[in-house]
Amino acid sequence: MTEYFPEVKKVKYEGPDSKNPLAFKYFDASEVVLGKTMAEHLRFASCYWHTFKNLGQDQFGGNTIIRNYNDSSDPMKVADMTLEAAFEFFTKIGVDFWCFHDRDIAPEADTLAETNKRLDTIVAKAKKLQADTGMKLLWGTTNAFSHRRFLAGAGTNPSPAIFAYAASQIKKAMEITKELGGEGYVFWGGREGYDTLLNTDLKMELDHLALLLQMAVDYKKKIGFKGQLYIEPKPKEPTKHQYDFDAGNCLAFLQKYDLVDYFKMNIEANHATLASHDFCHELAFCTANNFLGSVDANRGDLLLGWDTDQFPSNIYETTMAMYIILKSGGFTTGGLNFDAHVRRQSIDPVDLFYAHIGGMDVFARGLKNAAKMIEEKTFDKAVADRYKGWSEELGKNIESKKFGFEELEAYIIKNGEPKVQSGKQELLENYLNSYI
Ligand code: XUL
Ligand code: CO
Repeated sequence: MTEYFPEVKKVKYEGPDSKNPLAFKYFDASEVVLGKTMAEHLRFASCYWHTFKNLGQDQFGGNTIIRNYNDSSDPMKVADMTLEAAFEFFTKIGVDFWCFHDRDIAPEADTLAETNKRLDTIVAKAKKLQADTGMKLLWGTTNAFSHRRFLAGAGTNPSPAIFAYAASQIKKAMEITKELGGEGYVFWGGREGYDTLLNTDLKMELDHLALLLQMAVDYKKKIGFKGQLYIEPKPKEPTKHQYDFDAGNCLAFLQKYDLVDYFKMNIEANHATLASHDFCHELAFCTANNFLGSVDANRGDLLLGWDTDQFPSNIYETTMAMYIILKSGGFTTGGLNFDAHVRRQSIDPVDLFYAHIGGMDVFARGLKNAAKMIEEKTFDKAVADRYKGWSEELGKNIESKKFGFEELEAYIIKNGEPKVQSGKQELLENYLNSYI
């Protein structure tokens, strides 16, 4: 088979003192942390769309990146070479998982039937490459937002025929995800949202989105697909008001339409910041509601305010993220998918390796810091102390509903002004710094 990245051999762990830019300094796949290996905790995935299909285009200019696996005028030949290049990359970088959209792996043909045939060809090859390399599919998904037909959304499209097209695409994407042993399936809203109320029936669109998700739940059962379904919230872009704004909004939506038992969240760091939250808030909201599933690990640029999909590099953020994830019991079906692309100027194939090495190392450091924070219980103790009144008599009487308004008023009249306490934020931030 052609070697597409001949300049890189398998990337190895060499430790923090290594000066080799193509080695891990912190990610040692087999190192055991809190009873599991780093690879088992972190479950890294590389994403097909950004890593292999993004060629540096932006709003102001076309592609800047030239890849040897694109060197053919036959789109299926390109798909074939790209798949081989992808599995070579996965093996050399040492991620255990990958993720794709249907349209990333096989180009669309003139009819749905032809497109599905193309998918079958590529999926058969991917299945073989998975078996040969031990790679696993973290999740599959549908691209029902790039094609012109989806200009006004997929499930929320004003046209039932376009709803039908989206449903057909999801049906096939679920089938191939199952065929590849996918551990999950993602619904990111794409163009499920609106730009102006002047042309939008908001209630109808929400009802239809729920209908589409219900159909997916039913079909999953029908074909015996065991993977976890995820919703990936994002507040804006491409539409002005995306319906899956944030985790809180998704929870309410799923509850309203009786879908809450079938979905978990796929939280993307930069989507959280676009929603004026931060990554860790979204993670914590999900773990508090027992519906964190998986993570799209990236970062945005707070000064730009759009979805820049940069590789993670912030050690504070990965430490806190891993702290929240570990405290909730860690990933089961989910993992850390690098939904990130190299910059428009990072045109060399080796830049893909530097990007992943950086992301994997910064999460490995986050994991080790978080494990230490958990072992030493520093923050657990501070939190327990702050809420200790709730394990004393008054708190118990409130929580058990023994006390209502009248008893509480009587308590205050008897005991007078309650004491207040320091939140100790600065001290706790100093403690956090000591782990970084
Ligand atoms: C878009 C985004 C998508 C989803 C999958 O912002 O994050 O790549 O992760 O459709
Ligand atoms: Co994403």
